[in-house]
Amino acid sequence: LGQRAATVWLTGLSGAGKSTLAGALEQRLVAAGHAAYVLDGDNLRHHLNRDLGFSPADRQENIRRSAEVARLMNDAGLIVICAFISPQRSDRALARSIIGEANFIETHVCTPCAVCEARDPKGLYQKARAGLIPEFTGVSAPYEAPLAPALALDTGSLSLELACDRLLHHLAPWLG
Ligand code: GGZ
Repeated sequence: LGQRAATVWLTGLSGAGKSTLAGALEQRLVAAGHAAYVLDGDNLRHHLNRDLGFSPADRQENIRRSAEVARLMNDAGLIVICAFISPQRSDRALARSIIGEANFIETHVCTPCAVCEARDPKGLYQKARAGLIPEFTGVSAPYEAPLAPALALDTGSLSLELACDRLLHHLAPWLG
């Protein structure tokens, strides 16, 4: 295929559009003949990471394990698309060091909090505002925006197709 391994690391708030974007990018890569796979925080938390909650230490462990899995998949030649809130800069730096600087494409899905909260696809913001979910990112837990992401995509103002185009354009050097 002539592809080099890469991990597209999508970071952003709940409801920012990370999973949707990850799925769409995976589809387009696979349709073009590339081997790609999505690792999604919400999914991994049901299995590999089901012992973890949302304290800063548990989020760090969630990111560490998931980055190790991404690295293994990169070693196997896959393009990996990671969708994790990953709100802590230090945790994203850890992921970068595990995966390797040259393969790590940090992408801020920078949809504003107000837009994410208005979407509230799972009703989590409403629950968090009511005090039913402690340490909810953007409401009662911090989100540290990347200072120098490779890409920043606001799904409140970009269509899914356009956001995907931007990612594919950025990935071009890896795709051969
Ligand atoms: C943030 C939470 C929380 C709290 C449950 N804070 O948008 P979702 O619902 O479907 O996906 C989110 C998911 C976050 O998992 P991550 O592994 O991406 O988080 S992190 O990178 O911070 O470790 C959200 C849901 O879990 N969820 N409680 N308190 N998101």
